[in-house]
Amino acid sequence: MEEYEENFEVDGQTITEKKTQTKKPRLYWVILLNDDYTPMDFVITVLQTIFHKNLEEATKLMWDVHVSGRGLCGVFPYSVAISKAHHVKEMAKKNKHPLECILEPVDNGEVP
Ligand code: TYC
Repeated sequence: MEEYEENFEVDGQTITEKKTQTKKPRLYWVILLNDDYTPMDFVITVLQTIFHKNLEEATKLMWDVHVSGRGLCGVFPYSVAISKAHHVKEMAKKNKHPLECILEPVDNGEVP
């Protein structure tokens, strides 16, 4: 909870009200990185399984990452973002692929 004060003018008098507000959770981009070894089909499966993309979206995003080096999988509060990134790395490790996924804090609305 965050505390702040709000001032009002009533009949020429300043009234100060103390307010409390739940802080908005900070959001994080989950970004998938390209590498030369992870099979394309595996990346598509990861995107479908962990980020709930349909086949078309997953295929397009996989190609975007393959061509540009990185791609945005989604925007989530920290606990969700970190758990998705862990899940990606866990799936990759199990299958012996070097696939990497990183988090970046959203701070100005600009898409990475
Ligand atoms: N570049 C990989 C290949 O040619 C495919 C790939 C795409 C790997 C996206 C990682 O995040 C990735 N097999």
